[in-house]
Amino acid sequence: MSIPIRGSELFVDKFYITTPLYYVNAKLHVGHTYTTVFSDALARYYKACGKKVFFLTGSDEHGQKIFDAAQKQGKTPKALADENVSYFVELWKRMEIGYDKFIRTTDTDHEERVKKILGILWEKGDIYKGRYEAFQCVPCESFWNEGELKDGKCPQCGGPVKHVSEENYFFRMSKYKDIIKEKLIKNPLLIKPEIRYNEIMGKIDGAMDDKSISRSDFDWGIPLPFDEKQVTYVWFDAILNYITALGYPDDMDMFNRFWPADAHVIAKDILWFHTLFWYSILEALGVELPAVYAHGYWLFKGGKMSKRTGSVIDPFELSDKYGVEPLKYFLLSELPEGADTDYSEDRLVEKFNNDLVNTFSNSLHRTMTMFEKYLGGKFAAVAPGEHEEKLKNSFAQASAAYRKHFREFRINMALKDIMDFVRAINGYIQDTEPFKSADNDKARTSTIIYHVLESLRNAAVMLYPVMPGTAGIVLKNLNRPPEGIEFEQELKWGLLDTAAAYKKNEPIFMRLK
Ligand code: ME8
Repeated sequence: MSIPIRGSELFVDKFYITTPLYYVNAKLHVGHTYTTVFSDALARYYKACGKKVFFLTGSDEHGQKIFDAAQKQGKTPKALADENVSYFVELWKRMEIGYDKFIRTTDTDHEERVKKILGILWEKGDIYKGRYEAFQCVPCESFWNEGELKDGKCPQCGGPVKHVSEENYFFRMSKYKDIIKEKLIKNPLLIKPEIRYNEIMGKIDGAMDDKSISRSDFDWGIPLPFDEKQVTYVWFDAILNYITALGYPDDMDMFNRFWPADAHVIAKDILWFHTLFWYSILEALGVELPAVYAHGYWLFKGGKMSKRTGSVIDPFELSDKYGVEPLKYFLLSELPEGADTDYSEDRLVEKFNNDLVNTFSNSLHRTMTMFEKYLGGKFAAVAPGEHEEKLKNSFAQASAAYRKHFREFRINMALKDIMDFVRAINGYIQDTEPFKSADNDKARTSTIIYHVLESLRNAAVMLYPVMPGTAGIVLKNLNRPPEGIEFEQELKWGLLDTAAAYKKNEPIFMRLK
């Protein structure tokens, strides 16, 4: 079969973003929630930029780890998967995640497409049979040779490994080492942030041996089309989801419309699989390489927050307690690029009070209160002067920085840009003292309040990708469309209607103890 290749310059109007397919062996925690919420914010941002977005998430259901977990619970692997997939869907509904497709690796069309892809690689001679000797880490679903182990333990998680030796099928990964190295040197932005790019460049030479891609000691997987006694290695099956979900190799229209992915969002734990392993499979298929963004870890009790150690925070509980959007705001503002962060509930409360209550919500509420009190909710006149020009410049700077940071996937910085702008608005109120002119110069008070509200309206527009509900409440209150925001229409100066009548709402957020 010949595989058409996309002509990239035709497709600059699209944005294809994916989360990892989470394993269905257990419930998800704040770490998984972070990745999905981060991806959702990017999807919403690019939608607001006018791009056609396709946002994919899903579940990883085959392999030893799921098989073992199901056995322990006295269930079939499929029953365990069904149960946890319902829970995943419920969690994403709670987090108001607007994905376009949820793929399960047990979906029939995915399984059929994986078989077709295996067939293509087999025909091409990129898969061959051999004896496999390795050390397996079941929780990581990874295999290592002896030299890669650290003190006899899994180099990824430090857990115990078991020796496996069997006849199975290998993928000729080594064949693609040079071309991938060359492509990565030419396109350093394929792997973001830079620290992760450097990590992979440092590993290429030692991490691209041929890899076993089948298992013969259990049967919870996709049978190989050329040897039904073996099943596909879970990572080979799961990683293909990013193209099978777009129809590859059956529906090439959809595939060509969205491939390559603009961001496979993951954490650094699965970086090798999403770069060197995935890239060599794609190279073998003659398919363009996608971009990967790997964030750091949420730490808890001194280590990585992890299902295995049970040191986890439940996102349902947290959102019950603080609300979904404050939780999203906290998660996205807290994890800096390229680093890990300790989870702290005190920090969540502190951020909530400082940013969402004191800075944002109070500023709006105080202004609306003055607006009603001094002007009866109607603008008298709007005559900008020097102070207003300065505020307008702050907006221009803040929105440019915000867009730049979002484009760089530095959402924490983009949120800081918004809060810095709101602090500048509060500084403007302090400097201009609208209450002082209320009695003798209504036009001046009106001008100031207009500019504060116009600034807060723009701040709400910028908050929209992360907190769409909150932004919507503010925008509705200010007589602008509360959803389906497009920056082209809404992120600009001077849109607030001077002729409309406005009413004060309840404060959006109240201080937490
Ligand atoms: O690896 N901090 O699934 P998984 C930040 N099925 N992010 C975290 C985290 C933490 N402490 N813990 C988990 C798999 N994550 C495979 C993926 S894709 C084809 C197959 C997030 O359920 C982060 O995104 O172990 C990480 O990469 C992912 O969950 C691992 O999820």
